[in-house]
Amino acid sequence: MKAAGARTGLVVERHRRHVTVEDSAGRRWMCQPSRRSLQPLIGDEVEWREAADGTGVVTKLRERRSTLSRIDSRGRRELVAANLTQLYAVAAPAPAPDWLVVDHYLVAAALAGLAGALVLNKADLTEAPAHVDCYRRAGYPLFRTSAATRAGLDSLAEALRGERAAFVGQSGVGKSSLLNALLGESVQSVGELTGKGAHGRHTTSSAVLHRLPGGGEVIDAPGVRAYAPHIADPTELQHGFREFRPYAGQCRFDNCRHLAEPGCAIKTAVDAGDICRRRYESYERLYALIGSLRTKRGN
Ligand SMILES: Nc1nc2c(ncn2[C@@H]2O[C@H](COP(=O)(O)OP(=O)(O)OP(=O)(O)O)[C@@H](O)[C@H]2O)c(=O)[nH]1
Ligand SMILES: [Mg+2]
Ligand SMILES: [Zn+2]
Repeated sequence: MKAAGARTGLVVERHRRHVTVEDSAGRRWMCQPSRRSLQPLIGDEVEWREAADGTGVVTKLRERRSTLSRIDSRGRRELVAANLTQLYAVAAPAPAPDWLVVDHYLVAAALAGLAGALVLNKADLTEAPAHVDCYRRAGYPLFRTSAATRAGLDSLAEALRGERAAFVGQSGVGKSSLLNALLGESVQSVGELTGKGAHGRHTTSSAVLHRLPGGGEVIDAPGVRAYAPHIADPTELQHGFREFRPYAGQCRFDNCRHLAEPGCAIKTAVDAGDICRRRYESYERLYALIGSLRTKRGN
C-alpha cells in the first residue's frame, strides 16, 4: 500500500549521494533516500514525496523483480541495477573479442533471470568473427549491427521494445555508439531536472537509464560495463550455459561438476561436437575463477 501523499517513480540516475527519479509525467526530481539503509538502484521503482525545497525524498523501494550485481574492488557482491529484463553482451571484431567476458555476462544474466543476447557490432568492418555460431546454436538471440552504418539497428530496437536492458562488454566495442544511434534525436529531449535541487552538476561517471524512442529502456552504466559480474557459487554456473540444459541429469554422478568426472554427459557432448568446445572452456575457466574469488573472501 502507498503511504498518503506518496508518489511513484523510477530511478533513472544514481549519483554518490542522490538519485534522479522520473515521475509518471516524465519529470525528473533530485531525490535523497529517507534513511541510510534505503539504497535505491537504477531501475528501482520507488515511492517518494516532495520536500519543502523542491527536491524529493525516496521513502520506499518497490519489491525488485531482478537484480544485477558485480564484483567490487574487494571481491564482494555489489548491486548495480534493478528490474532489468534483458542483458546484451556486445562484442566487435575490434577490439578482438574476449569470449570469456561475453560468456561471463551471459551466465550472469541467466542466473539473474534476465534474457541474454549477443550483439556483434561494427558489422561494417569485417565478417562475423569465428565462434559466433556457438551462440546461435546454443539458442541466444544474435544481432549483427553497425552503429556507423545503422545496419541491424531496427531488429535490435524491435527486441528492446517494452524491455529494460543493459549493454555490457569490453571497452571500445561500441556500446555508447549503439545507444546513441538508437536514441537518435531523442537524446536531446531528456527532461530537465525539476526544482531547486537541479543546480548541482552531474558526474559523467554515473549510471543513466535512457528511454528509446520506439519504447524500451537501456542502461548505460559504467559500473556495469567495467566490472566482472558476480556469480556466487561455481556449481550454479552450469545453469547459465543454455546448451548444457538438455543434458541435465544425464551424468553418471548426480553432483557432477562436469570437470574431471567420468561418465559426464556434458564432456561427452563436447567431444561429439554437440556443445562448442570454446564455450565449454569458458565454463572451466569461470569455474576456476569463481572458486578462487570465494577462497579469497574466505567463504
Ligand atoms: N566502424 C565502426 N566503428 C564503431 C562502431 N561502433 C562504434 N565504433 C567506434 O568504436 C569506438 C568505441 O566506441 P564506443 O561507443 O565509445 O565504445 P564503448 O563500448 O561505449 O566503450 P567504453 O565506453 O569504453 O566501454 C569509437 O571510436 C566508435 O566510433 C561501428 O559500428 N562501426
Ligand atoms: Mg561507452
Ligand atoms: Zn557432468
